[in-house]
Amino acid sequence: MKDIQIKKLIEAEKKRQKGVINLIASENYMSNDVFEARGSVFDNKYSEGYQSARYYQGQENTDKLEIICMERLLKVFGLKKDKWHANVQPLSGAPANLAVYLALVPQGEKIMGLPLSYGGHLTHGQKVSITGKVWQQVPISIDLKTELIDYKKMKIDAVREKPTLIVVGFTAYPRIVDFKKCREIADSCGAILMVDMSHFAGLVAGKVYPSPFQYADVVTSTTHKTLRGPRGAVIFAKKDSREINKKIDKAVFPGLQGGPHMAQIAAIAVALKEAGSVSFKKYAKQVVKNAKVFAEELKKLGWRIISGGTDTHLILMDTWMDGKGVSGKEAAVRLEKNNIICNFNTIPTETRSPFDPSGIRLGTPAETTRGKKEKDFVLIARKIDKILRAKMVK
Ligand code: DSN
Repeated sequence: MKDIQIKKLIEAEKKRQKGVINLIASENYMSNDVFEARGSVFDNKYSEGYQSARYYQGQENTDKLEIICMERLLKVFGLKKDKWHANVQPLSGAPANLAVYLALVPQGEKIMGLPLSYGGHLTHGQKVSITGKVWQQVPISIDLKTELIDYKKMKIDAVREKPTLIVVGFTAYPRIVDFKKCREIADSCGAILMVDMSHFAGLVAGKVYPSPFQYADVVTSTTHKTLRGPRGAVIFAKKDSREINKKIDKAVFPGLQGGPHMAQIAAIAVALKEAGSVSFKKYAKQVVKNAKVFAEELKKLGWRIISGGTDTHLILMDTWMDGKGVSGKEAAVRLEKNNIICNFNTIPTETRSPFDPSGIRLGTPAETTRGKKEKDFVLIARKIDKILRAKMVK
């Protein structure tokens, strides 16, 4: 590379990534093959439209590529082409979710979703996001004792508020979501059920987290978290008389986006082939095993783990512990000084500001890709404990 300034930054970032223990639950490391596809000549091509209906010539390779990617996507999640449609063009998770709402929820109507403070995502109708300005969020409740979704209250609220769409999924909820119950709740108020599986898509592909497809009408996912692909997103839509799939395609293009990023689609296709392999299943299993051991060790060391543990790749840890510990931000900064990278996070019973909340979120996907096993996470837990206790009020 001739651009020395940027080359230096790339080298510095490579060094930084190598030198840290990465516990950011939403990050991962793609394979060299995915990387190669991401940086390929497909990035030079404009392909506005869908297969065989583009607005530019020269699509013989991009058409084939998009079809392969769609087919692999359905295959990885065990879906039939006549029942499910795949759209692989969303540029990332937020536009994917926005496209679904744009397609299916008239402006001003209600979307039921998990609030950010309970582990939901900005795009699940949070006020600071466009999704909370164009639509109104009906919050999904958490039982503050168990810190689990309160399905009884969720049903009462859904029946009263009648949301057009219910979105379930999370960025910081460490447990299995009961998709069957969510379906029943959606049926009780006539809502569309959407599952945002961005965080756990790789776990579903690896069969260590329940698949939402039996119950959902629409599923969205990013491709760069547990799924271990490039940055990007996909949408699955059930094919039936409601023609949800056609509405979603129109919302993605031309509703929201212009030309798809074809190199991103090439890289997603490569990642999907990998996600169908036996070794990926082993990886997904190890991600969850590591997270469970990690959470247990932190508990043994005296830390409060939200909901008492994890079923997934992520742990939400209360570092503040009613003032006996350190704030989430301080914890994250202290850990970074010791080459452990995570993010500070609100917890369900939050009493502090989101800029300096009570907890941190810890994830195992990235370090599991690097080959770490249970014993390594026991040591990481002990290291975290030591770093944080050094700062605690006695
Ligand atoms: N930023 C992602 C995460 O960390 O969970 C969500 O968009």
